[in-house]
Amino acid sequence: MPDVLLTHGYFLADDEKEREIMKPYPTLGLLYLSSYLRRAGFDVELFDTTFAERRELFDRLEKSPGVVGIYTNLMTRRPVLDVLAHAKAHGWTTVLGGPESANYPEEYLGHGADVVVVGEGEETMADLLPALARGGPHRLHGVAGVVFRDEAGAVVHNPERTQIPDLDSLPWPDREQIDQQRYVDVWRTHHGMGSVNLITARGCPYKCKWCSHAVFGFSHRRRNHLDVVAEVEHIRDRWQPDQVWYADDVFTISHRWLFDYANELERRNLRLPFETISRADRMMREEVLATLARMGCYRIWIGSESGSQRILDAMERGVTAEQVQWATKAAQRHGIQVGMFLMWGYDGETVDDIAATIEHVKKSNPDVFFTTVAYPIKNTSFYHDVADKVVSTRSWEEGTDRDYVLRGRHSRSYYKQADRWLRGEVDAFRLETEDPETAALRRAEALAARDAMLGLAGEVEA
Ligand code: B12
Ligand code: SF4
Repeated sequence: MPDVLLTHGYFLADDEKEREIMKPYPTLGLLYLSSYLRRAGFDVELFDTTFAERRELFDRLEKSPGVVGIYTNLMTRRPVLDVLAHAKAHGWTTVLGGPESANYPEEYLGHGADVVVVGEGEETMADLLPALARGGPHRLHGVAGVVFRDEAGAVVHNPERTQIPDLDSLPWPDREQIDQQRYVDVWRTHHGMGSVNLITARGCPYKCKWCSHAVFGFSHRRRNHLDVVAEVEHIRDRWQPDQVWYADDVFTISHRWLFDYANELERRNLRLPFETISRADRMMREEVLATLARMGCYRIWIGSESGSQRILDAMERGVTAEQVQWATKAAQRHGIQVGMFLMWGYDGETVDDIAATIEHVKKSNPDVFFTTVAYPIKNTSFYHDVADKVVSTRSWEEGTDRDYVLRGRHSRSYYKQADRWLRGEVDAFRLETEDPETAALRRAEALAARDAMLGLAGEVEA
C-alpha cells in the first residue's frame, strides 16, 4: 500500500467536446505533488484518469485502501464526488486539493472528504500524511493549510500555509509516473504536433475581478530561467515533442526574465515552437514580441474580454482596448498568431458595450477568438459584486460555478445572437476587399442577428 494514491476526476471519455478538440494535457499540480513527496521519501502512486475509464479507477479503489488525494477544478465536481463516494465506501481517507475544493471546503467535507488542502499542496501534504498516520483525520490542528472536522464534528479552518518562496527548490513535475508519451502521441495524431505543458511561474498579481486566485492568492513567484531551460531540454530529449505549452497565467509578465530565458535557450540551441497566454499591457514592446517570435512562439492568447473600456474598467482588468489592438497587430507583424478570449454579459454590459466589442474585434482582427458568457466563480470579486443576483440552475452536487446565472441578466439566446452578430461583422470586415458580395451577405446576417438580439432584450436568464 502506498503512502498516498494521487488522482483526479477528469475522464476524456466523458468529455465529448474535448474528444473533438483532442488537446489533452496532464494536471501539473498532481505531478508536482508526486515528485515532491517522492523526494521527501513517501511512496506515491499516481492514477492518471485522463485516458482511463471510471471503472478502472474504481477497481483500484476497491483494493488496499489508504490515503487518496484528489485534484479538483471547477469542471470536475460531479466525477470527484463519485470518486469520493467510492473511496469512502472502500475505506479510504480522502484528501482534496486544487482550486475548486478550496472554494467549497464545507460542501466537500459534507460529501465524503476528510481533509481539504487549501493553497499549494507540496509542503502541506508532506506534513499531512504523517499527521493522518499518527492521529487520523480529526486531529489535524497542527497542519497549516487544511480544513477538516474535529472529533466533535466541527469544521476547523487551520491557518494558511506560507507559500513556497523558492520555486527552484521544487523538483520538476513527475511526468515519469504517468503515460506522458500518450499525451504527446494524441496531440501528434490529431494535430501533427506533439505537445508537453510546463509552467515557469506561480500566481498572478493582477486583480481581474472574475479570475479565481484560490490557490496562489495574488503572489507571483518565478522560477530561475536556467532551471526552466533545463526542464525544457529534458522534455525535448525524453519525449521529443514538436512544441510546448507554457501554462503560465501571464507568460510575458517579466521582460527581464523573458530576455534571459530566450538568450539561454538560444545559447543551448533549443528552439521548440510554443503557444502561451499573456496580457496586452505586458506585450507593449517590439523587443518582447521579437523575442517571442525568435523563441518559436507561434500563437499567443490574450484575454481581451471586452472592447468597451467602461466594462474593462468595471472588471478591473488594468488594460485598455487600444493596448489589445496594438498588441494583436504587433504580434501578427512578428509572425505570431493571436487568439482572443471575449466575455459577454459582465455585470452592467449594455448593447453599446456589445457594439464596442464588435468594433474592437474588427480593429484588432485576431486570428481566432472565443466567447463565453461571464460566470461568477465562488470567492472572486465578481462573485461578491453580484452575490445577491446569483442563482444556481442545478443542485450543488450536479452543477458547477459555470451553471450560475444572474437574476435580471439577458437570456443565453440573447448572447447567442450577440455571437452571430460579432461573427457576421468580423467575417464581413475580413471579406470586404477580396469578396464584397459575400461580405455584404455576411453583414446582412450580422444585422439580422443584432435585430434578433434586440428582440430578445426582454428575456432574462433568471
Ligand atoms: C492550464 C490551465 C487550464 C488547461 C488545463 C490543461 C491541464 N490539464 O493542465 C485548460 C486550458 C484545458 C483549462 C481549462 C479550463 N480551466 Co483552467 N487553468 C489552467 C491554469 C492556467 C494552469 C493550471 C496549472 O497547471 N497550474 C499549476 C499547478 C502547479 O497548480 P495547481 O494545479 O493549482 O496545483 C497546486 C495546488 O492546487 C495543489 N493541488 C493540486 N492538486 C492537488 C491534489 C491534492 C490531493 C492536494 C492536497 C493538493 C493539490 O498543489 C499543487 C501544487 O502546489 C490555471 C491557473 C493556474 N495558474 O493554476 C487555470 C484554472 C485552473 N482554470 C480555470 C478554469 C475556470 C478553467 C475552465 C473552466 C475554463 C472554461 N471556461 O472552460 C476550463 C475547465 C477545463 C476542464 N474540463 O477541467 C480556473 C479554475 C477555477 C476553479 N475554481 O476551479 C483556474 C484557476 C484559472 C483562474 N484563475 O480562474 N485550464
Ligand atoms: S485574468 Fe489573467 S491577468 Fe487577470 S488576474 Fe487572472 S491570471 Fe491574472
